[in-house]
Amino acid sequence: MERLRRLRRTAAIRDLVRENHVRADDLIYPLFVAAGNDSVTPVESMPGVSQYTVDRLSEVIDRVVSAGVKAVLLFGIPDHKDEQGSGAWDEEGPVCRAIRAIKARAPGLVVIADVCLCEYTSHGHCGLVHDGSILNDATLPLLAKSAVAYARAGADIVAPSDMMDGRVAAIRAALDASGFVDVAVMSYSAKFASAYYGPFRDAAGSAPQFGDRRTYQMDPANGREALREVAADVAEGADFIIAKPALAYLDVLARTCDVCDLPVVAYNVSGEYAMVKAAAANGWIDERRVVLENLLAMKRAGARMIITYHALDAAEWIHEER
Ligand code: PB1
Repeated sequence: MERLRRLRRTAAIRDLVRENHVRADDLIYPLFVAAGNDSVTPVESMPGVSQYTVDRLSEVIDRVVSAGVKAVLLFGIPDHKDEQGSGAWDEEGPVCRAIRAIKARAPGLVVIADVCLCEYTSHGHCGLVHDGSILNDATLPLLAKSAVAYARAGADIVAPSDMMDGRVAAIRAALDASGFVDVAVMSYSAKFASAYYGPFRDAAGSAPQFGDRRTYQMDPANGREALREVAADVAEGADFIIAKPALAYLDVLARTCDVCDLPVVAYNVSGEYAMVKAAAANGWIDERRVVLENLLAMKRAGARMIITYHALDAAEWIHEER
């Protein structure tokens, strides 16, 4: 008889043979930065998450640093929206101002800027719209211009979440042409038209005003198609690959990690976060254990790092358990 329980006999033996771990270093914390001044606005559907004006960022940045989290991912909430999404490349907009403020306060923190138009467009789509269609090629230069603005503000990494075809190559070329050859591209490659983004859209005011994102984000039924998206972004020069959502797509995450040698990032999205927080608030689950188990599942599937709204809590719990 094979006695597999021999290696479970004591905590010390279990520690020795453990295959995967979640560390604070693995975690990236998403941050909503808003136009205006002196306000911190909690997001009702994401307990513990708030929108920060740039002048109030220090309180959360200090917590990120003390928790040992090494990177933040910025989403902008502008004070105006238009058909073009021109706020996306505004060098005095909330994201560019936040990048400069964070770099001043915590120079060692990795700052990642999301690149998309949906937070900035009046129609809420991730690209330009004409006659109800999302214009792929016409959107590319706007994404590229936005990425260059974030690089100029000091971003270490830009993360295109738009799902337009060819955007990685367009952004890479624009960054290089502007002298930002060392700014990396973290592409949302395996990104699905998921129902799990609702709370984010509440937080960012970015819900599409008509239709949906199914003509550019992937069909949740298509796991293999994700590998084509990944291959395309690798070929176009991505430095990181995001699979998103994470929990409901661990199969896609695992397949991506099997075929891709770039660092693969799991995005534990807002709906996955909100479900855990709601169940915990009702006393139905042990929040700490469930969160750490969910993050461990993403590491077990092969993720090198995880974008998660749980990052600060998880990092603090991990430190307590040492
Ligand atoms: O946490 C989340 O739900 C992330 C949502 C994600 C942000 N990158 C997209 C959601 C959406 O499709 O609205 C934003 C797309 N640019």
